[in-house]
Amino acid sequence: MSKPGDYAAVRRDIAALLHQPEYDDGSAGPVLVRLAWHSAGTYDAGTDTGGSNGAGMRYEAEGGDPANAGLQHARVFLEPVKSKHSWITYADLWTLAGVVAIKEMSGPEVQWRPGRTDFVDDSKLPPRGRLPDGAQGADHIRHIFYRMGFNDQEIVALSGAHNLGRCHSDRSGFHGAWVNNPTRFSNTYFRLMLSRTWKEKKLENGVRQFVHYDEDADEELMMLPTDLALVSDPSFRPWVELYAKDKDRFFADFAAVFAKLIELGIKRDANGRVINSDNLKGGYHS
Ligand code: CCH
Repeated sequence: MSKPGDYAAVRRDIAALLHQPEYDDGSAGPVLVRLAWHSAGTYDAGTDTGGSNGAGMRYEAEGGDPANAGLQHARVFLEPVKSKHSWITYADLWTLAGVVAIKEMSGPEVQWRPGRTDFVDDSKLPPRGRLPDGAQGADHIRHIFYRMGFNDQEIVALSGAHNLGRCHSDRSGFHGAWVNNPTRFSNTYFRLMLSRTWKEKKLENGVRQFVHYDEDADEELMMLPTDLALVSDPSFRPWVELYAKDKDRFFADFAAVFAKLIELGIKRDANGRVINSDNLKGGYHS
């Protein structure tokens, strides 16, 4: 148990659990980044519903969304940290874990502020279907991310998270990693997207993705249809080209947009303190 509010202690314990030799590429980092993103990426600016407040993925309605398949691994990795620092909310822990994982995997420092609540406000619950579908194209990506309040530049910067981790046949149905060193944050994803020839491949389960055999890694790398839509779309593409050339610019833009992502739907007063809905009727605590 640490002193309530000792986020430095929580950060240290998250960093210490990233090394997982038996799991995937040896790191819990990528799946923690995905947990943070999916916890926040349900936000709808129009109705001010969804977002990381409430940590709704603990419950079947959101946790059981097929788009969230596999994220139970991330939540299980974090459980010892939650037990040790029981004062932290799940909503804060999941977003902070993504931020710590990005930094520990050589990525940028993302601004993170505490104050999210685990209170589930029934009137803010997101319906399923708010997260993107990798089988689709540019129109779909815009529909999903404009709803959260992001522009084309921010969409491309955020997508750079696919430098990390991999697709799992038993989770999304897609298979493989985007880059050959998927536990180190970089702009390789953008460089490969532009410089390699991507061939469509139909997997045994019927899912279509794009692949390139990488000789250095001696493995087949992949891109989702949504990834390659960033190259073919005339308004996304200049950002892909910029980020492929300028790693520092990518890191700065990614840090800014990830910080914005994990603040979606969080209301703060002039001092940065969260104004939450704990006092509203109709919700429930865990
Ligand atoms: Fe993603 N992502 N993502 N993604 N994603 C997947 C895995 C990761 C889409 C689809 C998929 C973002 C945007 C999109 C990560 C971070 C981000 C997978 C494989 C699919 C499919 C899941 C599996 O099988 O385990 C689509 C579509 C979009 C947008 O159109 C954004 C934004 C972020 C973060 C900023 C990370 C990290 C992973 C790797 C997870 C792992 O377990 O290794």
